Amino acid sequence: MKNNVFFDDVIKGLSREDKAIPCKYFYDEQGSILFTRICELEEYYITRTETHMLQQLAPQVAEEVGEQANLVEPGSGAGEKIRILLDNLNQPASLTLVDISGEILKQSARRLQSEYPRLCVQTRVGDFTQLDGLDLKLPPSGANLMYFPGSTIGNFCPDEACNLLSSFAESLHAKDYLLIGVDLVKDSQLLENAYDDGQGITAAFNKNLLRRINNELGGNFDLNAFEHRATWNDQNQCVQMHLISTKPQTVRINGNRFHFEADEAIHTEDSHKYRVADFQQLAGQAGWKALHCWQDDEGLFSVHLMQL
Ligand code: AVJ
Repeated sequence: MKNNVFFDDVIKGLSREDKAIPCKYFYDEQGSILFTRICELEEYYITRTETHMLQQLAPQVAEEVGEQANLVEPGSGAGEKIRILLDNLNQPASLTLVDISGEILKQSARRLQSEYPRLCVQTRVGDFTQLDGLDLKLPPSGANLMYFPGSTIGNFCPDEACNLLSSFAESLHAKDYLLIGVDLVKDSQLLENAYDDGQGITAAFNKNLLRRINNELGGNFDLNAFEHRATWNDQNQCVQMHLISTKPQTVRINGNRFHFEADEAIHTEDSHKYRVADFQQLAGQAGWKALHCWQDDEGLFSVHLMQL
């Protein structure tokens, strides 16, 4: 399959000794629907905790950032998460949405523009790990706020996370801001439950990768012959998701054959968790100064306001 990055990444990932597929491929249409359902789960505390926190802390962000801010959201998706800021900051002047999916981007920009007519809504199609190539055309210094909620930063290992935060800094100016949601280290059982819910939604989300490979890349994965697993890795401070082959089997993807032993795993996602001070140190290495850090009453989640 020519010019198909998904295909190349899957073949490369499954050819490794430790089989792995990058987690960014979870989010096709079906995967995005399943992720929305994950966000509503009792076990998955992240979304509701962060949403509640953002509603409470928005006035403090507004005070710090001032009027007429320019908002930038890398990986904006359906464009729902930004509403908390649009509704709570004083008259933001502009909003730049960045997403890999041009179609979703167009739809969400159109919807937000019609609901917030005084806001100048802009879009850039592209990968937010390559913001430098996107020419954001932001106004100078001090009025730009980069918004990166949901602990998406957790999908990057600490080194990559630091690089990503540096690249955010590169595309902004001195005195600009970052508002970022970061999930906290906590009881491992609570964490594992959040990534292996009772209704099996997260399992379906994980297996959706195999369904996608079957549909888009001509794979023949038997979805019933793989099991979802989520485990806390204490050494790396992350929840790891795997798909486990329940038996010895060979899977074909467009002429390529991949053998699985019984219990052999495909690593599909890492979700890193931080302590506040550790995250501040990491962001500091990328040039960000900590202004405020908020936590919910139960100490589940953190939101950081940082400045260049
Ligand atoms: C979108 C990366 C924040 O790691 O919590 C949810 C993705 N994976 N359940 C997370 C996810 C399984 C989620 N992030």
